[in-house]
Amino acid sequence: MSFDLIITNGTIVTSADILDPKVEIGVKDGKIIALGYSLPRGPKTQVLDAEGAYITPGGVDSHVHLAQAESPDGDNFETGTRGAIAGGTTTVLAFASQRRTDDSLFPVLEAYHGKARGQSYCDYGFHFILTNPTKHIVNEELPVLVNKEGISSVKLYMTYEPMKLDDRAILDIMMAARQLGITTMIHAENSDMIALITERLEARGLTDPFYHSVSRPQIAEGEATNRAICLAELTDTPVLIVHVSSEMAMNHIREAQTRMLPIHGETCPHYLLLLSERMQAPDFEGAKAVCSPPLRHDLRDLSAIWRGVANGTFTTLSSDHAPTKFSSPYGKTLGMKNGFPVFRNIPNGLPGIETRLPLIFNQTIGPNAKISLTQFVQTTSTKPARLYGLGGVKGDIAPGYDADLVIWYPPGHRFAADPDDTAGLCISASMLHHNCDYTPYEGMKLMNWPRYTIIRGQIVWDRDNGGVIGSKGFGEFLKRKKGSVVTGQTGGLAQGMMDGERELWL
Ligand code: DUC
Ligand code: ZN
Ligand code: ZN
Repeated sequence: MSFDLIITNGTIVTSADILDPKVEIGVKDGKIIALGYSLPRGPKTQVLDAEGAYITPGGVDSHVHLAQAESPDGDNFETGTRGAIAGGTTTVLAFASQRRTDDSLFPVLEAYHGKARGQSYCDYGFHFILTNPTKHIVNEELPVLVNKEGISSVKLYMTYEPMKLDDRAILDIMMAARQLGITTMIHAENSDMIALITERLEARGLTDPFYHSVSRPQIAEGEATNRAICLAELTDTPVLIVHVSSEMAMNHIREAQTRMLPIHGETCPHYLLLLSERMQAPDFEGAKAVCSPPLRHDLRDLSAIWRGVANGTFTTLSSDHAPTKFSSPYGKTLGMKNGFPVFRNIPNGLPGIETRLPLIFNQTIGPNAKISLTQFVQTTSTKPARLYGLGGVKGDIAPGYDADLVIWYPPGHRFAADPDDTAGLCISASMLHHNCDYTPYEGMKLMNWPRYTIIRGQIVWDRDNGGVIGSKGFGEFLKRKKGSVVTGQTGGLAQGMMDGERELWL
């Protein structure tokens, strides 16, 4: 037996360890089959020299919006996943999105397969967004999706008129999710609080993009997060609160976790790095920073979320890549009416699929590092894979896993032509590969970027020799297993209930 590929001379970072730099990775048929010293080379073995750089698992971005009917000028599977691999992400979980008028999920699923099939540069799976959870869908169709179609997670909205569900509908889905052993993702913001504030701001003529952040205060996220946790505790169901932006919501999650409830949290780079002042940019440019929940006001808000990543409150760090172009009639400019900005009409969401991994990797470097390299691997690869049913296959570096890897530049690498310029690499929209005409991280300096991205043993991104060298359609659909509960456990007593009480009705 000889290896197809050996990666040598790199420092391997797994979810648990930073390995001796002499350890090599041996790959055969797309799988990692050995980690060891001086692995045997055969005549056909390709040897890739990492030149002293870190090697991390390919990124697993478990929250991206691609080709969704609701955002006509956002990325499709081709452009979005092209950006993904250029930024070190090798697996994405996108959404198949039910509209209120859809009374079966199967045609919706087929439509999303049609959008993705043959188009993706990286491996992909789907979560289902449920907006019309009829009895038939919840009781008859969901089990088929989970057991036959490999879709083991759903996303629910507590806000947005066309998508939001009331507590009863959420409870019904949680009961089914519990039975099926799947993960429920929840967008938690209090819809009525947002509606009230929005109407009152509009009545006073306060409609600039910045007021988007005023219309969705932390308390709206905090209340809905607490409510979602209570519903999950009642039904003894694992949930993940998506895109958490505020300390208040984070504290509710933390408190539930200390009681060993299976409550997971997700946050995103923009809630770690960007502030609401961005929405004050002139000439409507503030619309580029409009997302929900909104960017928060204060540096202390960013520190709080970093604290939650470092102390393990957040299970996953996703991009929530939800791009709409700035200069497009179907993009952010929908928020301009007769030359006046109207924040409620601005499409929500930021592009970030390509920048997620480098932005966070750079926060593991130097004396001001926010998290360790192993925490980086856990939150950006390993835990999202395990939570969503890809454990043992994606998200770590060990025998048996797919050979999905990122090789970074060696420490001290100079990106600038000028040898005296140690400033690193400067993010700009023009260097990115997605299909959005801006990046909210324009001008930000990074000391490292993926040099190579490898999927199932194939180099698909070689920054210095061709850039994107993978091919469209190489990415495979991932039929996922049921996910693992990564935090806490099911089966505990709900607060205030006596032994056996819940079993009377559960
Ligand atoms: N929710 C998301 O999950 N992504 C983008 C915007 C939103 O509200
Ligand atoms: Zn959301
Ligand atoms: Zn999202």
